[in-house]
Amino acid sequence: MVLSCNSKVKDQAEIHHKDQGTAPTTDCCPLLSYSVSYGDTISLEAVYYAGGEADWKFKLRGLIGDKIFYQADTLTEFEFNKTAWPKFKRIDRNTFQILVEQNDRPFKNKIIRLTVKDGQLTDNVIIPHFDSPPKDFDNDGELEYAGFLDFVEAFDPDTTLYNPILYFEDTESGFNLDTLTTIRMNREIWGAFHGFEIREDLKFLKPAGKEKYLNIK
Ligand SMILES: [Ca+2]
Repeated sequence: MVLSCNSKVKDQAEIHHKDQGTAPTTDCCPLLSYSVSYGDTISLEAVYYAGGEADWKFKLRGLIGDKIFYQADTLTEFEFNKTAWPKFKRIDRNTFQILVEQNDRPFKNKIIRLTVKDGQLTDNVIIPHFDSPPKDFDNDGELEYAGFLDFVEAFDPDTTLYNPILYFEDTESGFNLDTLTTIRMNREIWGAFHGFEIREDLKFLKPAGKEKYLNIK
């Protein structure tokens, strides 16, 4: 991780250090804490470097009260941007989901979907980040969120690997993959459905009109 400290932070650190009357330190990037709450007891906590990139948080922990239900490894970075997709979803009295945005640079950002039941993490899945607003793609009266997991290698000017667009729905039972719509839409896009994952072994001409399938304006 490459960090730079701006001079303002450095000055503050030096002033602080003078006040303390202690020896100078090369560590000019103190860690600051960040937290977000959902309801009375559920929270996410993370840290970031003062003078670093404030949008990138790490050491993420999920808590109910002071009990930890999820702890990311220390290298995984997260962002807390304003999003169209729900970040917290109450499913029933004892079950909820949290969707947190992972900064996966140089790859595409991801969403980590955590499902917690009776205080225990029961599911931890990486799903696509949704860059576009949701839309009722299949005309069933419900909105779908469309996204693809990552960018894939392109060949020549017009050839690409199979990279399915996945459609998720915000349902009563959770923020879930809409398998039927995903299969149908990818048949339209690619000519046939070749699964829910990127396929390194399948090359196609770049599909036309992909923006329409992602709701990119
Ligand atoms: Ca729909």
